[in-house]
Amino acid sequence: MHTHKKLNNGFEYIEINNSSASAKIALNGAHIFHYEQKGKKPLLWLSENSNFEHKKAIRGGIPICWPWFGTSIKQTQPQHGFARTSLFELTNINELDSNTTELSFKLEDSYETRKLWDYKFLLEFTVTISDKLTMKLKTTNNDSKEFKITQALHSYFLVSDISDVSIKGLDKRPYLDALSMENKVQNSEITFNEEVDRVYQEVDKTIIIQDKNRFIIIQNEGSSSAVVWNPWIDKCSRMSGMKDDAYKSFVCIESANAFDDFKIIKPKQTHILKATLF
Ligand code: TA6
Repeated sequence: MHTHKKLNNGFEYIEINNSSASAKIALNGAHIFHYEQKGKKPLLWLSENSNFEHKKAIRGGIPICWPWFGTSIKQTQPQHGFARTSLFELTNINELDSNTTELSFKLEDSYETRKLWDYKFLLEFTVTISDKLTMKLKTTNNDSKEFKITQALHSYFLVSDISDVSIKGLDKRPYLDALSMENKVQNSEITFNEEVDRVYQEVDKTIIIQDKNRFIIIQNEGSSSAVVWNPWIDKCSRMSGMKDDAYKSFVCIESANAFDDFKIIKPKQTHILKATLF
């Protein structure tokens, strides 16, 4: 079952409820901002201070960072690209069975997008809501020249207390420490007692978030990089749309094609980034 909802300010989202799970997905950014398997606590963190306005990024859930991750070459351009603040078109909703709902969204180039990034493209986002949350982000080059993208499904995961969290599956992987811009190698599980902002490469295994009384599985395809981020105290206090203590309640594990894992897409070619979370 699904319902099309609209706030007083015109902000639109789809609410999904089936036998396996419930979810909420905004048309703004095709942004999943709630996902909860039946009988379990929400999988995703959502800021109590988030915007719910068109052309503004929701703080939390799963922002789509595309067609670049991080800052663009031109500093004047929006951080993490323009997809997360663009209005997607809902192209299909399919109740595959009582446990499974599939939604499809698309974004195509426009005068506005070409001012920021002068290429013709089709971006298709397919979300499957069941006892797992599956996302497929498909880029098609509709231009006459090749283009380069970096991207991330910037997932904010709800945790009991960041101090009790450890991340498994990235041991021995090289990473760029975005705080010092140094290249390092992970030599154990990742734990948190300060700001962590890292882009891991050669990622080829399932990533596991071990929280105090649950674990969360992240499986990626079409990606060999992953971003791990928690702002900790100081950066959290400077972040828009976040309460000062928000850092305690989330960790970002982002399914990405970031930095060295960029993708060059030739005319009429495609690339699919897929992530399965549960
Ligand atoms: O993915 C980690 C990161 O690049 C951090 O450096 C931090 O900037 C975070 O994304 C949030 O970025 P945003 O543009 O959503 O405030």
